[in-house]
Amino acid sequence: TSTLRSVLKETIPERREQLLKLKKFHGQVKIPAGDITIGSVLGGMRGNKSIFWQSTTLDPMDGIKFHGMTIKQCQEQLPGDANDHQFYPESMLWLLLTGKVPTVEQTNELISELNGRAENGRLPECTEKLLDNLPNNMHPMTQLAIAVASLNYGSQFAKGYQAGTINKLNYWESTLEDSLTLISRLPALVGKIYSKITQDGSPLGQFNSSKDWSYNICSLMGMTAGGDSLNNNNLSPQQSQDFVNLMRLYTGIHADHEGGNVSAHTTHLVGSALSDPFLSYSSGLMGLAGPLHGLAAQEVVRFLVEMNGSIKNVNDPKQISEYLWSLLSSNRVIPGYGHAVLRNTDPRFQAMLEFAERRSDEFKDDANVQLMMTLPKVAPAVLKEHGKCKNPYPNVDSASGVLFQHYGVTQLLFITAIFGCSRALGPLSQLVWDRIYGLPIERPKSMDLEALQKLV
Ligand code: CMX
Repeated sequence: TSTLRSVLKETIPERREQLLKLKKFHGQVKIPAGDITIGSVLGGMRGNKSIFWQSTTLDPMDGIKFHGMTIKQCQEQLPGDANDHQFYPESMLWLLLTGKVPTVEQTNELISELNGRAENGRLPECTEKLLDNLPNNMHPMTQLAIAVASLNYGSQFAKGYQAGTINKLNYWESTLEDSLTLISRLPALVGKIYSKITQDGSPLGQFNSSKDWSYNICSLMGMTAGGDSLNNNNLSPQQSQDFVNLMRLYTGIHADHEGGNVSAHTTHLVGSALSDPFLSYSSGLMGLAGPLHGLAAQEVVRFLVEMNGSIKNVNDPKQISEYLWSLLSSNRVIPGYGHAVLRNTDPRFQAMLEFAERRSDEFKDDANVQLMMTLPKVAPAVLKEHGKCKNPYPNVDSASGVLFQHYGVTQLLFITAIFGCSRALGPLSQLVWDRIYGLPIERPKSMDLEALQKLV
């Protein structure tokens, strides 16, 4: 982490001073529009501005911005596969951690750094054994969360804390070490879990230390062309290449979504107790596994497949609309639509849609992808007329699952595990900054029904 550390070290003193000044001299200043109401206490704290988060902000209309940069700007400026406007998640990680756009050399250095830590895709023995002993058909997210927690066996932060060899000002250094190690292990972890659920645990592919992180997720899933994939994945070389770029796109844009979403907030909360990065992110993964959060992508695939089976003409808006109404009137949600913060089409959905549009030939015969592409022309009007949800537009989960499925990832439960690789980048970067700033343990005050009733 030589260059990454030195870039971070250059930034730290000024940022630390700014935060300390705010805390010391302006701690009493009220945050506008952040009033806490009975509605927000009972309503999942919507709109309460009460979490400190550095790397991303979510604008209800424009969507996610990574240190102020939109997805489009990231696609234009971050180093990656120039042929497909696709940045490497490693360059996103650099941006999230430092607030700066990395050079190609810095990105390559981070790619090598992560590959060095990945030990050729070998997992620590205890984690390997632990995974071997879990039932193959156990939910992939349960397997992933258990495996990530078990990596804390080697945590530098936990060891240093226990031994009293690190002081508060330096907590961030071992947090960064652990975070990079955790991220580097994810391709091997999800590759192993994918092999367990699809092939009783026999390896599907091998680690390639000259390639990037997303490529290795794909190769360990047995989805690349050439020698790295050990199984016959039925993909043409072009399709394998496209799948790798889909992985880069997906893992790049799901990295962070500011601090209040369940996976990010959980990581931040658990980390505030000085739990190490492995335990903190394992907790975040448990939250990501919920159907209203990360699991939604899988729900979308099921929903599109069901709809395809139920209506005669998937290009007929009237039939689509009738199908959606039948769902809503049986009190089911339209998966992949709506959002707690966004009030517009999710730019992450837009980016995935553009990926499909650029490959119109590839997807022209895939009825599920076609339906995913038609739905935004029909569903928002239905949801608006239904009148309940605040955001009738597609969110990111609308597109991702069917695209993965198209290339052969038919184990729907697994899609959230890929999300779990990506989401590590943002919350772990923030955890490093939490330690840089020395943020305290989170401890908001709770209120009971009687206390709330007394207020009215
Ligand atoms: N279809 C039908 N009804 C919906 C809806 C949808 N897609 N989205 C919201 N609603 C309903 C809610 O269930 C709620 O109904 P009740 O008042 O009966 O409880 C009402 O509209 C108001 O909800 P909201 O304020 O607009 O939305 P929330 O902030 O409460 O919830 C979300 C946000 C994402 C959980 C919700 O829109 C939803 O369930 N969407 C479908 C699942 C989904 O796509 N999740 C992925 C989100 C992205 C992510 O975090 O990964």
